[in-house]
Amino acid sequence: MASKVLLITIMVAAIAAPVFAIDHIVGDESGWKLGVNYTAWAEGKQFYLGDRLVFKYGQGAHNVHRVNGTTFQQCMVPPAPGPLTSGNDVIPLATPGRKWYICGVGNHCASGMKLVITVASTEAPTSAPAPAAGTSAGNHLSPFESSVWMLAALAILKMIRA
Ligand SMILES: *[C@@H]1O[C@H](CO)[C@@H](O)[C@H](O)[C@H]1NC(C)=O
Ligand SMILES: *[C@@H]1O[C@H](CO)[C@@H](O)[C@H](O)[C@H]1NC(C)=O
Ligand SMILES: [Cu+2]
Repeated sequence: MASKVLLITIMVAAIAAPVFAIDHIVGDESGWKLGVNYTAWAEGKQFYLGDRLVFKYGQGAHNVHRVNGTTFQQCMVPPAPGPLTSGNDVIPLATPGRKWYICGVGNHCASGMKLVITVASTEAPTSAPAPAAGTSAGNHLSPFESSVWMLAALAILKMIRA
């Protein structure tokens, strides 16, 4: 009995674990464009392994280059690889440490279209902290994911009572 409950708990945890990864929409409602302070946007946010950055912009108006600290400072567009250009660029945060992104169009980078973040060396904690008031942090649970959790909890309760 006890081992059955344990097994189910482990299974549920394994299935549900990825839901804590967050998609960070860069710039929130503003997206990736001129006139947004991305230093301010990143301030106070936690970026965990397994989270994703999503750059949203009008295709052709901007792009996203992944650069290093030096080229970030200088707003230098690297010769290779080419930029992301889809207008809905999703970048998984797969390794810890500092990550730098710039827009390579015109002088947009020098005008502020540059973002530096630090990715934590762990995945998001399972009890994610509530988003700070007044900020639009990424959604941790979609309605679907929440209902998966509810069903899992009910299943465990049933097992325990059986
Ligand atoms: C952007 O925000 C940061 C942090 O809030 C601030 O230090 C910086 O001066 C701002 N930059 C501009 C150009 O307003
Ligand atoms: C940063 O990127 C540039 C352009 O790709 C490259 O020439 C330079 O060696 C890199 N610097 C470091 C510290 O990796
Ligand atoms: Cu741009």
